[in-house]
Amino acid sequence: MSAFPEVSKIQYEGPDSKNPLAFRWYDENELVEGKTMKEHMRFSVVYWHTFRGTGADPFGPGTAIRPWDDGTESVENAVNRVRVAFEFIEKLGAPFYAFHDRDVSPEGANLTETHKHFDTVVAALKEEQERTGIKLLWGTANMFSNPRYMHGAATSCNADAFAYAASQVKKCLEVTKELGGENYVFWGGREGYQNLLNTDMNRELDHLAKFFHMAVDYAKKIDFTGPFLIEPKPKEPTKHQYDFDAANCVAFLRKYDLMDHFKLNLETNHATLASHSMQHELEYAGMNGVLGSIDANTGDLLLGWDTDQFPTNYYLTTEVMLTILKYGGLSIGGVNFDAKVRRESFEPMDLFYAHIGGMDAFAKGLKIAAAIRAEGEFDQFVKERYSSWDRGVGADIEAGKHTFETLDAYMQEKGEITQNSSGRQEMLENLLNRYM
Ligand code: XLS
Ligand code: NI
Ligand code: NI
Repeated sequence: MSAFPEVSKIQYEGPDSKNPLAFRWYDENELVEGKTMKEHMRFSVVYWHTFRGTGADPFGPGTAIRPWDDGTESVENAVNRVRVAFEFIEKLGAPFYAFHDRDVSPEGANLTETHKHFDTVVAALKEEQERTGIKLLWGTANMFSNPRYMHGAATSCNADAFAYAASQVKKCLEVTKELGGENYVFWGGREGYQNLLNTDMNRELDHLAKFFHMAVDYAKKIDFTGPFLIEPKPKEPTKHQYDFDAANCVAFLRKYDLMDHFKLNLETNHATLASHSMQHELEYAGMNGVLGSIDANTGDLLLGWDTDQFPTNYYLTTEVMLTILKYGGLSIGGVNFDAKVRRESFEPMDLFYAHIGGMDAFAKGLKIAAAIRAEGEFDQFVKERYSSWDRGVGADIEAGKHTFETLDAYMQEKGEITQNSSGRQEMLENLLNRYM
């Protein structure tokens, strides 16, 4: 039985189409810089918002109408939901999906039963993956919803919580491997603190690193080769999340000797919560060799929390794609829509409109970014702006040929610096608008 009988496979109809159930920019076979759009973007649908989201907020219950869901935590309902999810993703034409263990399968009466439920649902997921060719971008374990994790998981003051989390991640790694998942994600959940009066931060961070090393060891053991991805977020649910932003994660990974095994999964709304732009986060990760994947969404400038809205802004997607292309693409990462429809958008059809809009916005951003790169005007400007470092004293400093003493002598003789030139920000912003 079909859950979306009124929708057939979403087609590319081109920029002039007025059909809200068609792509205007995303043509999966179109070549951009030598790769198809499908290969560039590796679009992924998330299980949690799209198939488990109800629209509940702190002021009221869910509003979403999901006729296929009987609202229970039964395994049967979970398996039925798998069929619906794959019908949706197949009709949308996204090649990937992502899940938390507890999105796809419910907890049992005890841990052993929970793992057993997971196996049952995984069999259905595998069947649907084989039927449709849709692949798993990444798996992750939900170690933040259940009250046992109220103080955190790997950073809990309760060592048993650490052990429970270890069992959960062990299982989720096995499942991710079994389903051919290409990456494995750690978003910090409740790994952080509310108040230093009751927190031993140093000890908690040592524990987090220990947990990650155990994950690395176990991945080796079962031959899971995909990268681990840390997903930074500065706050929410805790006041201070340990994986604050890209720079903070890089420092952590270096300190604990984890750089060889981890990359980052960057999310737009988390970047802005950390008072960064998404482009800043991507650039920082790219230049440190840890750009792994992205959670594509957007926040609201007027709201201070993780609203996880679908991205529709071409400036945003252009900046994101410019930086991703600059660092050679997403490799085995993807553009994962960690985004949810608004509480007021409660009908199943809204799920299609939301994803189509996000995919189109990214396809358009990719095209604009490629056009900008083909012209090379920004690159040329930046190159010239730094040209004093390509010759004379600049080149010599970079080559390590100078000391404070030699530079003192150089400047005393020269007397004053070569005249500065304008940064031309406004001209460059106008130039960017030319491509939009
Ligand atoms: C929450 C995070 C979460 C991760 C997966 O803010 O974005 O959804 O992507 O655990
Ligand atoms: Ni988020
Ligand atoms: Ni996310």
